[in-house]
Amino acid sequence: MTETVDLNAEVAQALAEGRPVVALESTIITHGMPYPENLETARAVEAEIRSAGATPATIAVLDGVLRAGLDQADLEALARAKGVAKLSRADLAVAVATGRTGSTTVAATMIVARLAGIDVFATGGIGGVHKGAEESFDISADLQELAQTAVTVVAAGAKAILDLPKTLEVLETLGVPVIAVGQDAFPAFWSRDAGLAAPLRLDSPEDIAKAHLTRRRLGIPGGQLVANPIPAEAEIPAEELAPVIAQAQSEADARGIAGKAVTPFLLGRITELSGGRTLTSNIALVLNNARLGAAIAREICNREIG
Ligand code: PSU
Ligand code: MN
Repeated sequence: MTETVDLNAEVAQALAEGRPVVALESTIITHGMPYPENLETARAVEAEIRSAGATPATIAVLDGVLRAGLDQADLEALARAKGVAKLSRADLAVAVATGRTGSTTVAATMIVARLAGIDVFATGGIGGVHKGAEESFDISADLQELAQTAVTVVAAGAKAILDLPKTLEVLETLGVPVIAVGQDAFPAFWSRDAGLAAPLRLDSPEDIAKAHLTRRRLGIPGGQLVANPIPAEAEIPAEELAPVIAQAQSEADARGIAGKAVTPFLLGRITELSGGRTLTSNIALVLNNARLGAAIAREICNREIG
């Protein structure tokens, strides 16, 4: 199983000993945040997972090798690099076959985590159904991946750059459990409540771990989306961000931005237009998700042994 994924020593040892591991994506580093905050956040997230009793496994493709667990030099090189390829499900095999380097999206990170035997993955936000998808057909491959790959993904819901009601509808169609943590509302990334009900609610890492293992036991393919609300002190009210998001979206439309470029363009413009305020919130919620991811991974390990 681990022949296809190159694990660093720390991750290999943790997996061999049945200790908790939390996967992390690298597109958030290369396309989700600017340098140097991307590198500082990547390091802080890894530290958070360690202090919560688990081992971090940042995933990327380096020179055609699927990697889980990056050393400091690899992490820094990715964070500083410009024009890194953004790899989703469609791109992974081509990147490996041709010896390329790229960062992994939520979808690709789930695939590599599964290959490595990692059950839990923590990030910021997932991709989803874009506004205007009825014209553009722009629906992230992340949603299909959640339907087929057995990894529990901890995110702060999805950004309001997306059409959130349509995103929830597609997840329902695909049979993906969308589980809000500790509240009934579906959290919308920068805000705790998007005014939409979450389909499911669980209040503890134990219950989330049990649901993960039960899904496996029942032979239901796919993962779970754990929607963890941003800490209240880091929240930005949805109505304050609405004009910023609308401006970024109309710029994207005017420039004819399409395909893989849409999400990175919107994320970058929103950071600029908000004067960096959204970035501060983004960092807080990723750390919060890392802590919860570690707790879920610990609970899964306890139950797998016991
Ligand atoms: N949403 C965020 N931050 C991110 C991303 C999404 O709030 O960094 C990244 C993730 O890697 C996600 C990808 O998997 O963008 C989705 O891209 P697309 O919409 O092209 O599928
Ligand atoms: Mn897309």
